[in-house]
Amino acid sequence: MKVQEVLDSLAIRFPNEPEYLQAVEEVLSSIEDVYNQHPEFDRVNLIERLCIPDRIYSFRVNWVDDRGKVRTNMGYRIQHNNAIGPYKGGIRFHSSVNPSILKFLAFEQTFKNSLTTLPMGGGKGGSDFSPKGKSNEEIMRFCQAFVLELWRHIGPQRDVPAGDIGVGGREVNYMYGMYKKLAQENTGTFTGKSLEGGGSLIRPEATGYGNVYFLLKMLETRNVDIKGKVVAVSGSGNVAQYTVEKLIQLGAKVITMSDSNGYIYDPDGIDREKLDYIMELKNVWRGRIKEYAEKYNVKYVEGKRPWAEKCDIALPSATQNEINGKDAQMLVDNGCFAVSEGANMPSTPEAIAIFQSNGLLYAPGKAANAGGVSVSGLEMTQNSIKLGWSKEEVDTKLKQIMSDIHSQCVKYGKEESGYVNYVKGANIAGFMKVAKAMMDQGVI
Ligand code: NDP
Ligand code: 2IT
Repeated sequence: MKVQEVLDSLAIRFPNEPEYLQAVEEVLSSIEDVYNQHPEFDRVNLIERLCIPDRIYSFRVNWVDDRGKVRTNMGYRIQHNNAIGPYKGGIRFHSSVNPSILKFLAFEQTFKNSLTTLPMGGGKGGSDFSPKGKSNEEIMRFCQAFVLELWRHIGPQRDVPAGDIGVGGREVNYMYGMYKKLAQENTGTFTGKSLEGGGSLIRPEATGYGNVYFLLKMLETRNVDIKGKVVAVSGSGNVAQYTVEKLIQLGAKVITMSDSNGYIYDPDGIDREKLDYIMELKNVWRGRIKEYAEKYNVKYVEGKRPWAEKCDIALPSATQNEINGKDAQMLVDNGCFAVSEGANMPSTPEAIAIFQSNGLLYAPGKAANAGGVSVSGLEMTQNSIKLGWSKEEVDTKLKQIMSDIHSQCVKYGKEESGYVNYVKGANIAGFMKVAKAMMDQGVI
């Protein structure tokens, strides 16, 4: 396999899919050497079979808004690879959703899920529907209309969706409610459900907590204590909120959070009480982060991301490509020594190169944010055995999984100099398991 040839061919076939091509390039560059040590992989064209999704469903979604007007959106589900388990991955509702974004996410999810040590394949879905400004009833009708089309393609052994940007517990519950009515079964199928409706304890916290657990493992390799460290977090949704919660518990000082309009800078640090305010602001009132600055009288920077602020650690937790080369250089110049990705692909290739060439501890999303889908896997197990585990039990399992992922990254990513290239480690470890399963299962 020659990476450039594969990329050129994909770029000709999918010219309008920059995010997808970006994600593929990162993985292929890491695995090239290992892949080429296995001529049997190339004989069965494993690489193209792994880069191109098994199938893509796209459909129209009609729904009725509060004024009685019929609205139309696109819906998608990408079933990327199911060599090691049922397709598994979130649903994103955001105006920017398109096939390129969902294909990059489904591709990444395949390797992430492989790293979790649990039996889950990779998938992703979503819609260009924007939940912003919609009433609760509009959200419910949209979720129901979306599932009316999607339900026939999913199931507990087939494809298990969950949340992502714009899809939290409320949306998952509405989708699952409609799904079980149509499928006439009650076997789980969605993860991230409410506790009462079959969800798992710690699932809401899992991505953020998991990212911090992964960060702790990285810090341990350099004997650095998290206590008192200054942390810049982006986003203020599910992942960001529970990242900050765990950081506060551990005595770190979080100075920023953001949304798509701008960021707040709180030099005293966001404490428990202020985080409670953010959770209510974002999850109940569905307001803007700017209101935090007004309430606590701190700086608000409109239209910018928080990377110009001086910090020890940066945890991007909003969206893809939110740290570019310039941002990365600012972080490095200001003394930042660790970056761990809560979001999927938040750093551009230029940013990653800057982090790595400056020797930062840098963890890619597919390793660092795998805690969310891991606890989704644990939710599937609990649904199967029809039992619910305690908070402590799930949290202990989550910690163990993040530690195992860290070990896999070190095993495959440690360079001669001693520097751990977590990108390489995560990509090779994730790839090898899927590749072996695909080889065993023949050309299908
Ligand atoms: P939420 O919808 O709960 O929150 C998203 C946050 O990011 C909001 O603050 C939102 O601001 C901000 N944001 C979204 N899009 C943009 C944008 N284009 N530019 C700037 N800010 C933006 O989503 P999650 O917290 O669940 O997801 C955040 C990231 O984490 C995503 O990359 C997701 O793929 C990833 N992830 C999520 C997991 C999960 O379990 N939920 C698991 C693993 C990864 P605003 O409110 O203004 O839109
Ligand atoms: O990107 C992700 O890993 C998620 N959005 C969570 C997927 C899941 O199935 O829990």
